[in-house]
Amino acid sequence: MTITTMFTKTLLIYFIVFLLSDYAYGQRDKKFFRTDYNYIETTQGFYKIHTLQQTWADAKRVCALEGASLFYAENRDEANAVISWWKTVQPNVAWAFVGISDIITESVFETIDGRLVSEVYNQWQRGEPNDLNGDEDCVHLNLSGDLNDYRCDGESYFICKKSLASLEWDSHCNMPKSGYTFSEDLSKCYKLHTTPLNWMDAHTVCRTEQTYLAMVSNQLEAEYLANVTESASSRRIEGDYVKGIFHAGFHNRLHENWQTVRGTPIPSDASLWWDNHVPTEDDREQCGSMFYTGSLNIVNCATKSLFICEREVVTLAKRRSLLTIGLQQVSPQRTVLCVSHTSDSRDPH
Ligand SMILES: *[C@@H]1O[C@H](CO)[C@@H](O)[C@H](O)[C@H]1NC(C)=O
Ligand SMILES: *[C@@H]1O[C@H](CO)[C@@H](O)[C@H](O)[C@H]1NC(C)=O
Ligand SMILES: [Ca+2]
Ligand SMILES: [Ca+2]
Repeated sequence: MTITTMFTKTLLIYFIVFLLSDYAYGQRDKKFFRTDYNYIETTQGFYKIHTLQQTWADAKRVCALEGASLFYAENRDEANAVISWWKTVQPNVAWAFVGISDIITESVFETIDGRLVSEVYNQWQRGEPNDLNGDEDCVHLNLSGDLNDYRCDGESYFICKKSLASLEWDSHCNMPKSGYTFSEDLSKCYKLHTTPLNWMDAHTVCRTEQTYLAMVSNQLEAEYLANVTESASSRRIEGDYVKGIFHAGFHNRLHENWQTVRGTPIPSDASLWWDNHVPTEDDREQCGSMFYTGSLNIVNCATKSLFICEREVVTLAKRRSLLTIGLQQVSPQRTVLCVSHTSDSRDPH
């Protein structure tokens, strides 16, 4: 056996072990949540410091969209661990909103999950909380570990947290569980969002969930998405928005001609488009949408409507074929071992 074939075999074995690693180790054991979160072993939690300042309510919303929650320290050990990590990764961020406020009742400080501040880490800065000008109901933490009450509509950096114990993995969609439905036929996962937003905000929501605004790429997908929209129509969602259309994953916001949100050309198959009209540079609207029938159309970006997010996944069938290709070239003992371990889940990285 030449060095090259030995090398190839070694690579293949690594490849198979990689493919099967979910079987041997559950998602929690892998300690993976999202690529933008850091795991701290001593606190068994994932954390992210947001460096775009937001109001407290927006900070709370962004953390929730990421599948996490606005951080507060359970105890001094967690505060110390998070602050020492914070000092190494974002030393210029002096203050960060945490998930504590007295919005519900003045001077009763509670965590976002309803615990009294006296039950969690509560080292206030000297003279705080002071409800300055009768207008401070939201709490932030500084790098020295001191808490202060601050204006909720003031903008601040913030920290999101996901505890390892609360991590649930959607093995079909290969992402943290967040309400996506897997379609085997399309090798994609979809989620209907029923809060009407403009196109940009809808795009932001999908990107925050690590997905994309859904795009119709063939007739089967058009039919599938038409079925998804039907469930929305039958629920008669109230609100001031354009009913019957759904934001879709294409646009001309860069004024470089129409493209999908992945930067690829839009489908040229006219039958996918409403009235067989494939948009051109001359069209005044700049954002993509889809009728409830699944046919594509364009809209003004400020139009509010519902939307669907999507994520492509490597299916079990695709994995099996990868595995088969691999197995043809390794020894029989390995073959037996590997086939008996064929698993349904995928690696997140
Ligand atoms: C945090 O607040 C304390 C008390 O006001 C102050 O002494 C300290 O310098 C602050 N730390 C930072 C990093 O701003
Ligand atoms: C859409 O729904 C119809 C009726 O429930 C069903 O027969 C059809 O298979 C669905 N199409 C797709 C692509 O899911
Ligand atoms: Ca207050
Ligand atoms: Ca204060």
